[in-house]
Amino acid sequence: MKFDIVTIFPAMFERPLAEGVIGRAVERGTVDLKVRDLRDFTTDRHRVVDDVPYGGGPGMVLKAEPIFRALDAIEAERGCPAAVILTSPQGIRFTQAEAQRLSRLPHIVLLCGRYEGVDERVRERVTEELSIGDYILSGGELPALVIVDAVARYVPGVVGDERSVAEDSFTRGLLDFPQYTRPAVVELRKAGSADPAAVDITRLAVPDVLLSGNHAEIRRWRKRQAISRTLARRPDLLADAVLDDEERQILRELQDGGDDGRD
Ligand code: 9WO
Repeated sequence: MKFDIVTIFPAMFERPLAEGVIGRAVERGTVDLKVRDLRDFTTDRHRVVDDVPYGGGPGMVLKAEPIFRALDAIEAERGCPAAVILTSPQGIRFTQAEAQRLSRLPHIVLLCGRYEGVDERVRERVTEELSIGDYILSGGELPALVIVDAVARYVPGVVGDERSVAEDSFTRGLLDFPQYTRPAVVELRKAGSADPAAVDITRLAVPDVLLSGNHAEIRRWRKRQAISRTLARRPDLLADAVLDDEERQILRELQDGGDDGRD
């Protein structure tokens, strides 16, 4: 899959896209990703990418023409992209379903906004405007990184173990069950609240069921945990969750029991 990212801060992409599963996919060429410096597509001596807003007001606006030239260069070099995405607070919400859909496209361009906004005429060449959440950032670079990461995970061969992608919590529509690793007991030291010299030690054990070797019981415990957590923290997710018979039964039990779902 091909990605092109257009930004005035190309260095913001270097390390994040060189680490972990995405880094390895970029190294191998499974993900063919190019970061383009918007200033390379200016024509003036000072490489100016922004200007004052027509009508007045504070701050600066990203100019349209360097962005148009960057898109023309990408198209000439790599062909017509399937999507040109502008990351912006005015966009529609980027979700897991959206990540899955975009991962089936062969070539995506991401435009990163900066300053107080982007010249409205840029939208003539934008196919989708995406927001990763309701907050204002200094620019669209971090959202672009979020989108590349979430989309690339769905590209075949990027995540080594396909099961991790198929079973991740959002694909199934439930939150994750709790995870533990060795040792079976860890000691938590807390300074005594009254006497600073007193130290009380709590032994935190792994739930017995996970050490039992009873795989049917472990599976059931994990389902119950995932469902009760979702019920307690993100009940909105249950509307679209894909549950099997056993999971539907567990959900009914938890709802009837008036359980607060904390564990
Ligand atoms: C800045 C500003 C200042 C005064 C009055 C209104 C204003 N709006 C903005 C603004 O929206 N700035 C954006 C900063 C311009 C485009 C790049 N920026 C950005 C992208 N901030 N947040 C995002 C973003 C993108 C995707 N998902 C979440 C946030």
